[in-house]
Amino acid sequence: MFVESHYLTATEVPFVTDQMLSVGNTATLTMGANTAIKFMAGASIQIDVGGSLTMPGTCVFTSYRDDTVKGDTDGPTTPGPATGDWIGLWDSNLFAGSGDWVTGANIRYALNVWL
Ligand SMILES: [Ca+2]
Repeated sequence: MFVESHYLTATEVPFVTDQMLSVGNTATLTMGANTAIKFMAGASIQIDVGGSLTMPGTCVFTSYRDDTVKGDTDGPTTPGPATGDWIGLWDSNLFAGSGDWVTGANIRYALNVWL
């Protein structure tokens, strides 16, 4: 998923996933204005060394239980969102010493964020 460069548009959101998304080492994931990715339990997103993610401040990565973003994606009678609902974001560039390639991140309810 997103192994090639991709521009996430408003028609694709809310983009709900239960997968480990990966932004490949030559790829750029660009979040369009007001877009969101909602993560289910066990889901995460990893940016490989050389890959990059750009998201303006109006974009959100959040729990699929977060009804405040792009509507109700988990049903009306389920619990509200909580920290740890999804695994989180891992930017491999940071650990490769090549700097932080994630900008403008608005990340909610993740277990961990490695930026
Ligand atoms: Ca709900």
